[in-house]
Amino acid sequence: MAFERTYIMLKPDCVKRGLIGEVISRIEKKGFKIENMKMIQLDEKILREHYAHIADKPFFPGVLDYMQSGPVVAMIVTGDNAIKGMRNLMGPTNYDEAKGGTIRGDFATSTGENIIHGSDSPETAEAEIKRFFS
Ligand code: IDP
Ligand code: MG
Repeated sequence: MAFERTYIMLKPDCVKRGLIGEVISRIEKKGFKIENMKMIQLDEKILREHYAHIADKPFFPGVLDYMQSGPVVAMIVTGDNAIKGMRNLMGPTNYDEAKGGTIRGDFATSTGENIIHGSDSPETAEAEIKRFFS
């Protein structure tokens, strides 16, 4: 088991629906720690950096709008295998595949509006923590 730090973000739908406490509770009950946390409004510039890997997708303009539709909660989450562990707790990107018991399986309303972001590798975790916490 390796100690890791990952970037987690509670998306605007999570905040609007009053699910911040529910989701944070699941993260803490799993044994992960919140090292840092802040509520912020994202702008198009930081979103174009953060979502550069999907910039050519037809759904990208929708993601830009959705992610600026209200504040997000940005967090650094730590623990053993926190990167993969948080992805497992979140559930998969694809709405149809997100099983009950996962955060997305229980709360996402579509593949786009899916409550939570989590880094997908040690490299992206490092870059995303730097992007949102420096
Ligand atoms: P991830 O959030 O599970 O890492 P990514 O592939 O990195 O998934 O996509 C980033 C975000 O773009 C997703 O969380 C979701 O909000 C949105 N997205 C991804 N694929 C689709 C899609 O097929 N339709 C609509 N939105 C999507
Ligand atoms: Mg991703």
